[in-house]
Amino acid sequence: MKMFQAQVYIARRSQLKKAVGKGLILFMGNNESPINYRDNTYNFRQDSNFLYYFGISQPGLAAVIDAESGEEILFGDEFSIDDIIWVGQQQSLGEKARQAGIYRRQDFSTLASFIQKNKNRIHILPLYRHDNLIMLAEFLSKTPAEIREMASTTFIDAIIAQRSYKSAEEIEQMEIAVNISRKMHLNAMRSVSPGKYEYEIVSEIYRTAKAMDADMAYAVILSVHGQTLHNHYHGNILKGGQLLLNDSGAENNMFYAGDITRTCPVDRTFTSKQAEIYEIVLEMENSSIAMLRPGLAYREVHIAANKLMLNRLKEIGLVNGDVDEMTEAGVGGIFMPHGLGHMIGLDVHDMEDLSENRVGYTPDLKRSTQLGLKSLRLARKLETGFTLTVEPGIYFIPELLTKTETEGKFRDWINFEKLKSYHDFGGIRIEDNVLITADSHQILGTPIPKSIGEIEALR
Ligand SMILES: [Mn+2]
Repeated sequence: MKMFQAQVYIARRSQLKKAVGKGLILFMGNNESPINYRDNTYNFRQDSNFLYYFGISQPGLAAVIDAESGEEILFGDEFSIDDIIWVGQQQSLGEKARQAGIYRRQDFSTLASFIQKNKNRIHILPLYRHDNLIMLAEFLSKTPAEIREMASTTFIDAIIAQRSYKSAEEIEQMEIAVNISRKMHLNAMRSVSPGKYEYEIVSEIYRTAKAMDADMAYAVILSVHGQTLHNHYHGNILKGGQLLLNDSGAENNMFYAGDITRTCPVDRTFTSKQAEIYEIVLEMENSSIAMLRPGLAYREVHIAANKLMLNRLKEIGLVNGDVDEMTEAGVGGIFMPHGLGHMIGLDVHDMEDLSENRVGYTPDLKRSTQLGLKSLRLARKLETGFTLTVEPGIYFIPELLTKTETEGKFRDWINFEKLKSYHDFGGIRIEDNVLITADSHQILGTPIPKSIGEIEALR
C-alpha cells in the first residue's frame, strides 16, 4: 500500500488536534458499496479526510483522536482465515496503522460503545455515505436527520484550514495525476476521427490511465455536444465539422486528482468559425492564469474572464452594448453558465463533502444567484499553497438561447438572429490545474497542447 511517511500523518493529526482543541474527533472510513448484492461492489474509494489523516485505503475502518488526551485509536478488524482464503494474505491492519503512526487498534465491534461513552463530546463530519449515517444514528439512538444536524463546524473548518494548503509531497502527487491526465488527453485527441463513436475515444482514456496504475478522478465527460456541461453519454458518432469536448482526469495511486479539459475538432483542423470562438476561450484561460497570485479573490478572476469574453463576442457581433452593464446584468452566464474553477486535491472538487461554501467562500463573500456566478465554487482570496482549476468555456445551448429570446430577456444586448447559426456549434472548454506559489502561480504538470497549432499538429 502506497502511503506517505508516518511523520506526515502524525504532523497532520497533531495540527488538527490543536485546531479542534476539545472533545473527541471521529472519522468514519468508507465501506464497500454494493452494485446489486453485498459481494459485487463498486470500486472501493476511501474517504479523502480519512486518507489525509491516516492514509489507509481499506474498507471497514473508523478512527478517533482525543483532542484533549491526544489518544488515537484505529477501529477495524484483522483479517480472519476466511478473509485470507478469499483475498489472500496481506499486511496486517496493525502494521498499516503503524505506517500511519498509530499504535492502538481495536476491533470494529467496540466502536459503538466507545462512541456512546463519548457522545457528549464528539465531533463528526457531514456523512455523504448513507451506511455510515445510519450506523452512527443507530449508535447514538438518533434519526439520520438529527445526525446531519450534529456536523461540527469546528471540525469542518479545521480540516479546510489544513487541506486547502498543499504540501510539497502533495504537489508532487498532483503533478503525477496531471501528467497521467495529460497522456489520457494526448491519446484521446490522437484517436479522434470522423465515423468513430465517442465511447471509442473514452476507451483510450481508460486504457491510458489503467496502464499507469491510475483510475478516473470522476466520470469522463466527453461529447460532441460539449454545450451540455456534464455529458456522460458516449453513444454519438463523431462527424466532420463537429467539435469534441473531453473533460477527464486521472486519480493516481496516492488518490490525488487531475481535472483537465481540452476541445478539438473531429476533423484534423478547426474551421474558421470554430477557431474564432476557440481563440476567445484560450485567451480567457491564459489571461485568467496569468492573473493568479496570493491575495487576489478568485471571484475577480471569474468576472475578468467574463468581461474579456463579452468584449470578444462583441467584436464578432454576437453581443453589443456596454460590457460593464452586460456583466452586471449577467449576460455572460448565457454563454458560460458555470464558474471559472474550484479547489482540487484528493477530491476533484476538493473537500466539497465538507460544504462547498465553507471551502470556496469566506463569510464576507455572499454567493450570487445569477446564472454563471451562482455556480462559482471558489470565490475567496487565493493563498499560497492552494491548488485550483481554471476552466473557462463558451457554449451555445440552443434551448437556453431560445428561452432567453422568447422571454425577451437581454434583447438589447444579445444578437439572437446571428446566434441562430451557432445552435449546432456545441461548446468549448479549456481547463488546467494551477498551484498558487509564494508570489505568483505555477501550472501543474508538463504543459498539455492547447493552442490551435499544437492541437492540429497532433494528428
Ligand atoms: Mn473542473
